[in-house]
Amino acid sequence: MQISDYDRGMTSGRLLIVSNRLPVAASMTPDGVRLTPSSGGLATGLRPWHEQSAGLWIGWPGEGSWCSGEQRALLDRELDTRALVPVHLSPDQVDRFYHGFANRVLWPLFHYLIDRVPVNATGWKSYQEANEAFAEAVSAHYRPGDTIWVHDYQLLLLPMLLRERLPRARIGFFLHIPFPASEVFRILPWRHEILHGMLGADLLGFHTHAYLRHFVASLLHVDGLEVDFDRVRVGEREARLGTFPMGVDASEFERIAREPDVQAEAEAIRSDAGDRRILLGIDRLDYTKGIPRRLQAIKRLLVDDPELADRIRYIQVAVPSRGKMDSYQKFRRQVEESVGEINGAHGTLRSTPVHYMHQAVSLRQLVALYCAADVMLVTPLRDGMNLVSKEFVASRVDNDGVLILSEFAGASAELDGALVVNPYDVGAIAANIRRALAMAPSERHARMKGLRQRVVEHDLGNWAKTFLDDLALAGSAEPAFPASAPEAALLTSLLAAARGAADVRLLLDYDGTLVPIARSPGLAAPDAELLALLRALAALPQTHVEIVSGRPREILEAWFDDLPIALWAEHGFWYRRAPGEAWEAAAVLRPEWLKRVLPILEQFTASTPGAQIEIKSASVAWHYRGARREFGARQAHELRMLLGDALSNQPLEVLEGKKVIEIRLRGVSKARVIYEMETHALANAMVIAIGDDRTDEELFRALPASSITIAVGARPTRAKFRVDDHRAVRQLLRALVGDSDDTPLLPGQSALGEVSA
Ligand code: GDG
Repeated sequence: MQISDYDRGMTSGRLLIVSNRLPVAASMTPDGVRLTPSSGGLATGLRPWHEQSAGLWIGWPGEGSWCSGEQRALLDRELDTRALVPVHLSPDQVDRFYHGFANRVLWPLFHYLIDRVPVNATGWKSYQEANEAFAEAVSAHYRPGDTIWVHDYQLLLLPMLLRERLPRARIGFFLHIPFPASEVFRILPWRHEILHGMLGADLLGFHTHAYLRHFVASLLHVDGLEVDFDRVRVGEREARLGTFPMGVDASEFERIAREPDVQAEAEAIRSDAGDRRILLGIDRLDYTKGIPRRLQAIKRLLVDDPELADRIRYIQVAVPSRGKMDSYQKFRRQVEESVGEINGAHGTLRSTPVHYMHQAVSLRQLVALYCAADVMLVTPLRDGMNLVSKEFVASRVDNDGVLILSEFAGASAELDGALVVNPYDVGAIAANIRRALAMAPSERHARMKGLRQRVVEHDLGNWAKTFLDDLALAGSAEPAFPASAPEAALLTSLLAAARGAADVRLLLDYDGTLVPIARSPGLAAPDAELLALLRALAALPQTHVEIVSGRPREILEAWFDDLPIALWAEHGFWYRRAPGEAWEAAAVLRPEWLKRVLPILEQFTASTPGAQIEIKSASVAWHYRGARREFGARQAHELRMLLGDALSNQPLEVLEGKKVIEIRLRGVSKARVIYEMETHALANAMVIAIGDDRTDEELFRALPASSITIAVGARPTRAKFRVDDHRAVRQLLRALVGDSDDTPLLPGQSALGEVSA
């Protein structure tokens, strides 16, 4: 994987990666210090990224780093040569913060294993202190312009602790484990503090939409915070939320898989198994990974069909993990007893069916195992993503092998082609193993091909780049699109543009921009003053006025019928060049989808007093501005969740606007207006675009850089300028027509302003 500065996105400074563990484990030897690369998804995933970027990795160097002052100085120097910064934690701190709170409370709860959370959960104070220690270390190394990327459940408080110390820093956070359903998350007595801590980040990333949805629901239920499409206001700032499914370094796995000695090792594993088919499990020895039920499934297969004992070999690599915790020691005994029991009962003179190893293997051995396996068993009870499943796929350069994958692993949302199984259902696991063993080669190849395409296209580099690119744009403390012109400059630019240009295009959003947002969409008809203003604008020489609205064309036509202006309805789906001309549609309409959506919307309208449905030609909207605020928001959230599931295979998208959820055909956005206009020689025109919400951002994004873009209302935006409300918009427009003497254009400092966030 090559990571150039360009690949690292738009961040210009260094990248500071912060995770609980450094990607190496330190140990003291009589000769000095030994640093061993650690396994585990996060370390494996980010190591190449760190190695090729010019930043720092900040984290705890592990138990082996507990040593005398002199040795510690040596260790710190060793780490420094690798751009690693240690956060030194005492044995007591690690015991309480890491084992005690992060692993004993957060880990099981976030994996839905509530019974494993101790009745007397302790360690919260140490968790806070350890997060403080990380905050100190990071701020000591931070330089203005750096991007900070915090990882995982051990550091949920760190983003806000950093925000307090470094208000203008660009901070990203990624959660590698599931974010549980709000019903489960809310069990935590420290739920407010945890959400607050996470919201210090400019961008919060999750592996799947489901985790993101759960987080959004928790914000609403715990703190009453409403999410606007993909962002949430936190005081003066905004935090953005996104889904970034982590991938693996697919080309590296492919490369290793093609190496002759790795191929030879795979062949040796295969010939050692003789004519037995190989089933493979590779997991950290963790109770979330589903090993006991997997073993039960093997047992069931052997009980049902004793001859299988000589026809399968199940290799289970159980990598030692968290061995200091009682619960993990107990769990290990349970697994090993089960292995012993199966081998005792089903071993034959020729072999034992379960080949169990409680140790890590080298990366080459790992890839050789992936290549040798007939069936890969990935059956965690819950798993944030699960990289093993993707590594298996990446290694199968022969397009063969079957993946059995838990429906509760994040990877199952992407890996279409796997045999998806409920990991709690022992019978289903057994049945899927049988199915995999019997699968025809042609089906195996077809499935693996599809899997490989996904894994190769969405690899690790793609994941990190997408996250960092989004983070570069999300920085709310340091605006991504700073505007330096003072208020008067906006007017000067507008007038200069309007007077100097041969072709001026005024692109005006309607609701919230020219008129205030009305309680019901039907109550927002234009007033006489507005109509007169638009007419005057349209009469200016070389000036084209275009209304770009989400409204249906019938309404726009009724309101603006006789005005010599162009109308774009339904976010650019429909276009009417001038009065009397026909509407042009963007795409063929597919009304069948409406039949699926309407009953759902009707149900929600029935149970949400004040809500209403608006059917447009290319979309349908569910308005809840008439509903009670919090209840409406909750219903809207439920509706969005339901639609997300219901429409996942449809060419439709669900958008959340201000108090409205809209379902429309994919590919219809205000940006379309710009693509259409290109053909109308947009290049030579001077564009002035004004809008108040997210749909207008699509338009701003698509416009040429020379355009004058103006956001209405206080929110982060890519617009160059900002005005307070529709009144300020009208004042501006009046100034354009040279009629600014009725009221002062700038009544106060706040009416017009630069983009500030
Ligand atoms: C967490 C989340 C999420 C394992 N055994 C050996 C070995 N490994 C490597 C694998 C893989 C990694 O460890 C395990 O990653 P997973 O994703 O499967 O699981 P977790 O460690 O629980 O990771 C998880 C991940 O973070 C990333 O966000 O996917 O859901 O729980 O890379 O190859 N590597 C070597 N020898 C082994 O014996 N060399």
